[in-house]
Amino acid sequence: MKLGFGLYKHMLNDEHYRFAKQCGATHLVVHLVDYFSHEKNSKENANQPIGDTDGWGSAGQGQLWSLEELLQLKANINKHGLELEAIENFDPAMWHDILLDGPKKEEQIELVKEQIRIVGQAGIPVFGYNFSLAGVCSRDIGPYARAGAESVGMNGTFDETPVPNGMVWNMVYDPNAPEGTLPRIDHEELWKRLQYFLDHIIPVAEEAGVKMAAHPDDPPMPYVRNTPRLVYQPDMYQKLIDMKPSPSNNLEFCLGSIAEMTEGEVHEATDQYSKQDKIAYIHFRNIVGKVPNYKEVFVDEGDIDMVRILEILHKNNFQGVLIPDHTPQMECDGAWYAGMAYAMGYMKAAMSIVTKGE
Ligand SMILES: [Mn+2]
Repeated sequence: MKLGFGLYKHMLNDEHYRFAKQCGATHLVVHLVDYFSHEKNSKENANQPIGDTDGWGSAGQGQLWSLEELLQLKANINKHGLELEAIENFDPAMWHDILLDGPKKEEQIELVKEQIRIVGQAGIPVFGYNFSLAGVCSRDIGPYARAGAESVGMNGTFDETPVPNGMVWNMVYDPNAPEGTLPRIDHEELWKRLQYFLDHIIPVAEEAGVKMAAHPDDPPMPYVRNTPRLVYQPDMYQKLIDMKPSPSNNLEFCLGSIAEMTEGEVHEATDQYSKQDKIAYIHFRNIVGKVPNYKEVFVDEGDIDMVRILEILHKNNFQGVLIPDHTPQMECDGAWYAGMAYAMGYMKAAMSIVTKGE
C-alpha cells in the first residue's frame, strides 16, 4: 500500500506538491473541479461545506480536460518525485444529465467516454466519482474533534430542502434553469441511471486501462434533499460491483462514510472488498457515531481501529493508495495543513509498522 495525498484544484502548484512530499506522500489524488469558487473562500476551508443553499459554486463549462493539460499536470507532479494516481470527481457540467436522466444524457455519455480515454492516454490509472444528485450536504461544522478542533458532522437532523433546478451534486450547472426543484425519484430509478453509466463507461475504461472508483454517499442517508442516495449501506457497494463485473469497476473506499452507515461493520467491509481486489484507493479518515448523529474526528480517536484496517488491507495484499480525505482543523495559522500533516504522520507510522517496512 502507498501513502497518497489529495489536493484540490487551487492547490495544484509547486508549493502544495512540496507539502505533500514533505508529509511523506508518494502519490497524489487531484481534484480538477473548482469547488467553492475558491476566490470566495480561503484555502484552509476547502474541505468544508459553505451552506447547502449556496452549494459549492458554479460548475465548469463542460469542456474536456485535454491530454496536453493532463500531461502537463503529471509532469509538474513528477518533477517533485510524486506520481499522479487519480483524478477525483467529474465536473457536474460534464455529466449532469447522466445523473438526472436529462435530454443531454447521450451527448454527455460520449463526452465522459472521451474523457476517460484521455485519462488513460495520460497514464493516470484511476478516476474517482460520486454518483449522487445532492452530493455532500446536510452536515454542520462544530468543535467536534479532540480539544474542540473544528470538524463536520450531523446532529440528528438532515436537510430536506429539495435541490433546485439547474443544480446537481451541489453545483450550479445552469443558472438560468426554470424555477422549481428536482422531481422526487426512487432508489430503483437511481440504480437504473447508474447501470446506464456503467454499461457505457466501464468497457471504455477497460480499454483505456483506467479504474473507475465509486465513492459512497456522504453522508450515507437513504434520502437527502428529497433525492435518493445510491451507496448508503456497505452491501450496496457489492451491488454496484456485481452489476458490471470488470477490473475497471472499483471503489473509492471512504472509511469514514462506511463507518457512518447504520448497517454492516467497517472492518468487515474492508475485508470483504479488499479481498475481491475491488478497492482502487482509500479515503482514510475516522469518525464517531452513525448517521444522522456522527462527527468527523482525528484519525486516532474515532470508532474505526485504523491500525486494524491497515492489517486487513495488508493481509489482502492491497496495492493501492491511501489519502487522508478530510481532517479536523487544528488551532494554528495553518489549520488545514496542520490537520493534514498530523494525519499523514500517523498514517506513515502505522503503515510502516503494519508492513514492517516492506
Ligand atoms: Mn470520502
